[in-house]
Order: sequence, then C-alpha cells, then structure tokens
Amino acid sequence: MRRPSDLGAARRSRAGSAGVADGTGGPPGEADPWPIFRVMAEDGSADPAAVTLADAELKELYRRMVFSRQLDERMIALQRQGRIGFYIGAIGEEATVLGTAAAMEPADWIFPCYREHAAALLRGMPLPVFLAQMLGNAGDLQFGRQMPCHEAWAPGHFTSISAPIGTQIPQAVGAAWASRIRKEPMVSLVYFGEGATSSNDFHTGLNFAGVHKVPTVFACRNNGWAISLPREKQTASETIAQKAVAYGIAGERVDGNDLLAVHAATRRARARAAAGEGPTLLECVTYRLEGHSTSDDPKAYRPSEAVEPWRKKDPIPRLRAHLAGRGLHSDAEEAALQAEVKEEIQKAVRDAEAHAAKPPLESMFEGVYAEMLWQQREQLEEVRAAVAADPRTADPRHHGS
Ligand SMILES: Cc1ncc(C[n+]2csc(CCOP(=O)(O)OP(=O)(O)O)c2C)c(N)n1
Repeated sequence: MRRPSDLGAARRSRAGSAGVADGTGGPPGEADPWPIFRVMAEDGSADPAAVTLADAELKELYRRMVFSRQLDERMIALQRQGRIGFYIGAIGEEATVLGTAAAMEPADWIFPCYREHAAALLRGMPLPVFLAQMLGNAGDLQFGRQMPCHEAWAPGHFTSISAPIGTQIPQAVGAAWASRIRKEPMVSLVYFGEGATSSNDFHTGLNFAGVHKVPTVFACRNNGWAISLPREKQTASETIAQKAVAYGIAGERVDGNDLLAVHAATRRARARAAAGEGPTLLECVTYRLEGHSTSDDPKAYRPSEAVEPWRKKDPIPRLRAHLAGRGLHSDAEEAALQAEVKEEIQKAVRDAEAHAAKPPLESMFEGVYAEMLWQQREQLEEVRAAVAADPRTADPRHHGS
C-alpha cells in the first residue's frame, strides 16, 4: 500500500518513467509503483501464512458468493420474464463486494453504489424484504416509491442504494466526519465504480476526507466499464489507486477477484481509518462479466473475446479451488450448496410473488413531510376518488389500507 509519506516517491517514479505501460500500472523495466496486492494465485493456491480469514468465515463467504451469483441470475431471469421491472447485479464482482463488506465492523455504515446487494444481505437484510423491494409490494419498506434494486437496510447500517453516480461518496465522508465529532468509533465504507472517479462528488469526498483525515474506506470496483465506456476512455490516469496521491491519502490496488486479498486490504484500510490515520482509496481490479444492467446489451459495444480472459479469472471458482485445495470443500458439498441456495431463492421468490398486496395509496403522500400539507391531502382525496371511479381498479388491492 502507498501511504501519504511514500506517495511522493511513487509519483516521481511514475513521472520520470519512460516506455509503454503494460496495462497493469507499471512501465516495463521499472518496479511497479502500483502493484496489485494478491493473496491467492489464479489457481486458488495461497501461502497459508497470508490467509487472514478463519476456515469457517471463508466457507461462509464462499456460500454468500454463490448465493449472490444465483440471486443475480434469478433476478435477471425474472426481469426477462416481465416479473420485475429492472435489475442490476454484481456478476464477476462478488469477491470485491463481499471481501470489503465482511472486513468492516457491525457499527460501521455502508454507503452502497448499486451492485452491493450481497453486502445488504450480509448486513442482515432478510431476503423476503429485499424481494419485496424488487417487486414494490406492500412488504416493501419504501412503499414501491423506488426503482427495483434500490434497497436500504438501516438496522444493518446499509444506506439506500445510490443511482446518481458518486453522490454516496460525500455522504459517506459526512457520516464518518459526524461520528468522528461525536467520538463514535464508526468507519464508513463507500462503494463506487471506476467511472465515478471522474465525478465531482469523488473529488469533493476524497478532498474533504484527506484534509480532515476522515475515517472512510473508499472501495472502487474497477470493473473495466462504465456502461459502454471502457476504463481507458474514462480517465487518462494509469491506475485508479494513484488518484489517492492528489488527495494526500493512502491508495492501494488489489486483485478484486481474490476474496482473501480484498478482505485483508480492507481490514488494513479500516484499521488505519479507526486509528485516525485517515482514509484509503482501494482500487479493486475486477471485471463486469455481464451487461451493465437489464437495460443494457453489451454485445453492442464489447466483443465477447474481451470477456473470455476474465471468465477464467471468475472469483467464485477461484475461491472454490482454494477451499478444495485445503480440504475444506468437496464436489459433493458444492452440489449440495448449489441446490440448497437454488431452493432458498426459489422459495423466497414464490412467497414474495404470492404476497400480491400493493403498498397503500396513502403511502404516496405520507412521509414526504412530517405532516401532510393541505396540497397533499387534496391530492390524496383526488387519487382516492379517481381510483374508486375507475372500474379497472375494482380490485380491492388497489384501494389502499
Ligand atoms: C450523475 C449521473 N450521470 C449519469 C448516470 C447514468 N449512469 C448510470 S451507471 C453509469 C456508469 C457508471 O459506471 P461506474 O461508475 O464505472 O460503475 P459500474 O456501473 O461500472 O459499477 C452511468 C453513466 C447516473 N446514474 N448518474
């Protein structure tokens, strides 16, 4: 990891370098100032001394990675069948999402981007509540006001998914700064893609956090693409991690498909933040294996040959190979796990769809202000009258509570 004290040296080394970068952040013939931190080789092998997670934790995180993959696949299928309106997932990025989230403490707050559903579930969000948000039914804590995939789970300190790019970054910094003032031991973790590192909010958040040594971990999922824009066209910076230099904070590149490395790097970043040593920008190098969302067709701009090398680096088989190599996971256990996860998701979807009640009509107007304004009361009456007069809404489920 580059700490502020040795960032100047890194920068000079980069500035004085000649030759063509090889795309991994280092020019030929020179020590790479932004090496990728890795614990597990691509075949899953690792130095046992470098493994910082206990066997049971590792197995649990593997199960969650499998769960995340299956949930994403199932939700995409539901969207294709017209059963939910929209989905955006994390296929290929599971190690980045879970490795970071699992390294935080329960009191810490997570400020997600929009691919971190596995982190919401890790923080205790019940699957039925997640699915209710997906369907916008009466079980949805947000009363169907948000697009699908915009869950929030306050009991687990998981704020609402943030679709406007980068806005969650200064929010995470503000929350951590407030905790610091109150002397609470909270560190915030904020997620964003590499595209968001070109946003105003990235600058605002990292600048403030750098100046005030705010306890925030900035987790960039560098998945190579901002919808159809490849990383190379997003920023002229050779790496995302080196953007930390400008803010005087620590930066580190991590193999985002290596759960062990992501977890260890996040633990270090959290420890630094908690000790008052300031924030860290973690660049988790990973890849978006599928489309941006269900509204996207990557075939329009990305040849499948570009994806193939990354399929071979899939974080799930890699961790499976690691576990198998250490005698912690067998083929029979894998088959049982896949079947068990499939059944759990299928059953939860069945139950969620059977719960067909819609959110009450009133919920459109409640909760906007502490008390409804006369304008809202008037609008509510208007909607009630319109619904009552419309034969298409004779279904009592449309009539609210
Ligand atoms: C302020 C704003 N501008 C544009 C968009 C449209 N948009 C949605 S996702 C996205 C790309 C984001 O890419 P990146 O930050 O790399 O995250 P990734 O989707 O790859 O995880 C854009 C431009 C938006 N949501 N918000």
